[in-house]
Amino acid sequence: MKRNILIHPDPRLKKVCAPVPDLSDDLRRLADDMLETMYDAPGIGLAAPQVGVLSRLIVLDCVKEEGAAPRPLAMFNPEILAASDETSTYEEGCLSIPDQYAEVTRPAEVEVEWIDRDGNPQREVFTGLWATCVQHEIDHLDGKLFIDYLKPLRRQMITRKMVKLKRERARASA
Ligand code: GNR
Ligand code: NI
Repeated sequence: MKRNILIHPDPRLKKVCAPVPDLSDDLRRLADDMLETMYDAPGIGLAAPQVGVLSRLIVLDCVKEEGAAPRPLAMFNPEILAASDETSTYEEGCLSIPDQYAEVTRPAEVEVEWIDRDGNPQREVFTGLWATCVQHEIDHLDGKLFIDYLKPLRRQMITRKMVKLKRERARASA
């Protein structure tokens, strides 16, 4: 089932999310819903707070080559164990901040540990777009958005645009 994606500014996007204590069918269903919502958007990642659930769960699939096999990943309680000194800069966007893009510099490689949908611990080194995306998603679990890396004036301009967008959408649906 597709879920509604919250748009910034929203207090739920600023919260530190709680660890998932134990996997349940409900949580697996949530992960499936998030993947469906992400692919539909379309996006390459989605964090639970973006659909209003304040739990440490993210999904991602950064395979972008046409015709390549998809790789849907659901990560419960993801943690960055190590990050490279080397950085890379990507033009980032966010499904909670529609149509706004900005360059963000982050570690180029990160080692991530997480619990998979079967409850098994996993560990993997991510590079390239995967590394950027997994860091962007884990930031969401700590109430952090990519615009928080921008200069205050730029961030303020984007936030004002989003307030306007939300007001227009609320009026359109009223
Ligand atoms: O779809 C998304 N694209 C993207 C591009 C560059 C860096 C990060 C991302 S994640 C974003 C989806 C999203 O908002 N995830 O939280
Ligand atoms: Ni995002």
